[in-house]
Amino acid sequence: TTTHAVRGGREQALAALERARRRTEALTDCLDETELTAQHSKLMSPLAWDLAHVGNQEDLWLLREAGGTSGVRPDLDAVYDAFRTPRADRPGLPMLSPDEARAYIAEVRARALDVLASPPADGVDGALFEGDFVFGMVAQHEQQHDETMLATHQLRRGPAVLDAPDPPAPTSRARDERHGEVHVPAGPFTMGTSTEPWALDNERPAHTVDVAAFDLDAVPVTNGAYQRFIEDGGYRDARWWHPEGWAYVQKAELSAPLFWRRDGEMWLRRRFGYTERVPPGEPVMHVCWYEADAYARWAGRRLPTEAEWEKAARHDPETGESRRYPWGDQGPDEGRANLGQRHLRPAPAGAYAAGAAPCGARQLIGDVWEWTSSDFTGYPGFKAFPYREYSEVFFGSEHKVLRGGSFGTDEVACRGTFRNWDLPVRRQIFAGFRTARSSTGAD
Ligand code: AVJ
Ligand code: FE
Repeated sequence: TTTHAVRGGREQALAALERARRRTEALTDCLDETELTAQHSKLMSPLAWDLAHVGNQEDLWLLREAGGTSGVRPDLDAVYDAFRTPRADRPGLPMLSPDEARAYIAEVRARALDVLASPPADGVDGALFEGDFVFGMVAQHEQQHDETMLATHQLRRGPAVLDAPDPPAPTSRARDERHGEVHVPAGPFTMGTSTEPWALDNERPAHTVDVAAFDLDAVPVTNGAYQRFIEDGGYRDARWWHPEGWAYVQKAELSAPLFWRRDGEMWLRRRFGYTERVPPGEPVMHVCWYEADAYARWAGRRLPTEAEWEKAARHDPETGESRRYPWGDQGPDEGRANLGQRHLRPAPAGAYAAGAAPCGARQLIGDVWEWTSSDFTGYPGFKAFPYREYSEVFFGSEHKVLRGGSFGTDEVACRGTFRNWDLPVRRQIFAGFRTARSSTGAD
């Protein structure tokens, strides 16, 4: 059977839209109106804002732009336009109540399913329907906000409301803290895509990039390894830090990952309402780019570039082609990657042997987003689609690229080409990293 049959397509779009909505409901039905309208952190919107915003984007893109109808509530666009009001100021907006938001997004969804079941209306942009892109885009958008809402849950104080089983443990051999590194020989590879139907504009087009030989950590940096950086005085030693990072670490008084707390000799962390010992074998998360960069320098290494990360994750040296995922072209499943909020934590380093890339690196997809050294910019031949505010307005040196998705990323919003970005100071996202070094050997 070919995997192409499941790429794009209206049936897959329907399933992705429904899965996103179930998750949105799971993240919001567990809290009362006070909690949904509260701002749990200045970095985040009230959950009730995200709830109506996903429906408003669906109103705009599926009902109006793709459906050619007048939509349900175009008058709400101003309230739910992310560019008009920064997150910190959103509590002051005239938002829908949670119940009004639920009714609004349900009505939008009912009409969106009619658009999904119909041929494109006259006068709409045909490019939106290529590979059923616009439906995939809207499902990805809702899932991205679901991950953001999950980060809001993590920031929220109070008793736990979410629960999930732990991810699978790696085999005993893979449980040691040192997993060593894998080697990726020099040579060109195809970065980005021109064929993945639901790839967003910043993943396009496919282009050849020549990458010098490098070595990459086989697994993400663990809590145990990161603790050694802390205990070696890493946060107090300017040698390891980017100058801006050094200024920031002092101003913000950083001394450990976000949500960590020291209790005597022990490190504790808060995770979705529970306090627990920091598990040494799990990938470190809730570190900002500056912390990742400093750790790498302390370790005598550096962060991988975005091209290195993608070559490690996609390049098949047998065929010379780039895969959709490290393990091949088939979509993710629970034996290959920790995605989709099936678990509320990353799996221990060394898990998911079946998800390894040809170079041997594990857990490139899922578990934790991985900071790269690269700024977020457009690939050669980039064209904004369908709106400049998705990617293009963020291009430049302000934002750093993250790759690979986390346990909180749905598979519809994660693939070998998927690019995420954030400011180098951000720590509330489910981000960790792995380190690299340029190879000095023959190739
Ligand atoms: C790609 C995750 C950086 O959440 O700011 C959501 C995705 N864009 N709504 C974000 C997004 C518009 C975006 N990130
Ligand atoms: Fe959005």
